This record gives sequence, C-alpha cells and structure tokens, in this order.
Amino acid sequence: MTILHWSPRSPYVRKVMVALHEKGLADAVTCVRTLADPMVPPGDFFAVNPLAKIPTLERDGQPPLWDSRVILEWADQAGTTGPALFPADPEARLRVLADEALGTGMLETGVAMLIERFMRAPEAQDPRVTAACERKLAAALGYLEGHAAEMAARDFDAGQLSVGVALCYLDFRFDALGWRNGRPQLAAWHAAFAARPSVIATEFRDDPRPE
Ligand SMILES: N[C@@H](CCC(=O)N[C@@H](CS)C(=O)NCC(=O)O)C(=O)O
Repeated sequence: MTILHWSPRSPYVRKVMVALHEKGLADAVTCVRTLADPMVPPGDFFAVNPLAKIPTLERDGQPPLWDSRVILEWADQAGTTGPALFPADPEARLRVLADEALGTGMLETGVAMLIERFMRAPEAQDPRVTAACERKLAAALGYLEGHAAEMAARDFDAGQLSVGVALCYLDFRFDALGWRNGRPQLAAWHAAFAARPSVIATEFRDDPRPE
C-alpha cells in the first residue's frame, strides 16, 4: 500500500495531490490525516520522516519519500496520464525547476508569515519579518505577471503546478492581499489553472485538527 501523510490545510500536500490527479494516481494512494506542527512536532512521526513534515509518502518495500518536489518526481515516474511534470530536455527542465522553486518559495514565505502572525505571542513578533515576507511576495507576483504568458505557452508541468498552488494558497490564507490587483495576466493564467479538474478536486479546507 502507498500512503501519503496528508492534510487539507497544507499547501505542500496540495502540490502532491494535484500531481496525483494529473498523473492518474489519486486512487492508488491512501491519504492519512497527519498532524505536522512546527512548534510541537508529533513524536511518533519522526520514525517515518526525521523532519516530521508533510507530505511524506510511504511505499511498500521502498524507503519513504519526503519533500513535495521529490514526491512530484515520484508521481512523474509512477503515473500513467498527462504530460511529463519534469520535461526531459535539459533547458526546459531547468526552467520548470526554477518555476517550481519560485512557487515553493512563495509557499515558504507565506507559511513563515502565518507562523509569525498567528503562532507567536504578540510580544515575540517582529514586524520586520512580516514586512520582508510581504516584499518578497510582491516581488514574486510582479515577476510572475511578466512570466504568465511563457507559462501559458507550455504544456502543464511542475513549475506551473507549484506557482498555481502558491496563488491558491494566497487566496486561502491571505485573501486581503488582493494579489490579482494590477496583475491581469497572472489572474487570467490562474483562472485557467484553477479550472483544472485536479485543482478543483483538491481544494484547501480547515478541517478539525487531529488529536
Ligand atoms: N520542503 C517541504 C516543506 C514541507 C512542510 O514544511 N510542510 C509543513 C506543513 S504545511 C510541515 O510539515 N510543517 C511541520 C514542521 O515544519 O515541523 C516540502 O516541500 O514538502
């Protein structure tokens, strides 16, 4: 059995879920709701992933896989449908990896901002952290506004998947940011991304936290 340690709140897990749907693997993987708390990592999960992070994929007779990009690579190898998430051509692959890293970096920035704002006591918060995160997100969004046409011209790939999920995450957690304002190309690109069945099937959700 192939098990994905999963949460409907996690943007990194969402990347993997979109990939599983795109590659025809959604029914081949069992999702297990797993708590991953950066402040209090659950002790029993360290035996599966020494960083106690989700997503983590457990496979029969093979070592577990962690990190969303690594699991995307696995999905590309194991899947049977859709275009290659990581193209074989070296230059095309580098461009996809750069977009993949940009989307993931936006997620890291968003999660850092969330931790700073909502998981730290007010007296321990440093306004420079939030300000720096906001500047990085604004710069990334500005870059993507100029990059949307190039992404739209490619077959669907891991770079678009990662950037698309990052924008969905901004809608989920930072709606007030209004990232679409002044960015019509990116907004149009994201509307097409959000209409994919794989994206519709994997909506973010604030479910009850497991014990
Ligand atoms: N680089 C990892 C990041 C995964 C990650 O940070 N996941 C969060 C959940 S959204 C987590 O497990 N946090 C718990 C922790 O940091 O201890 C990936 O791409 O999969």
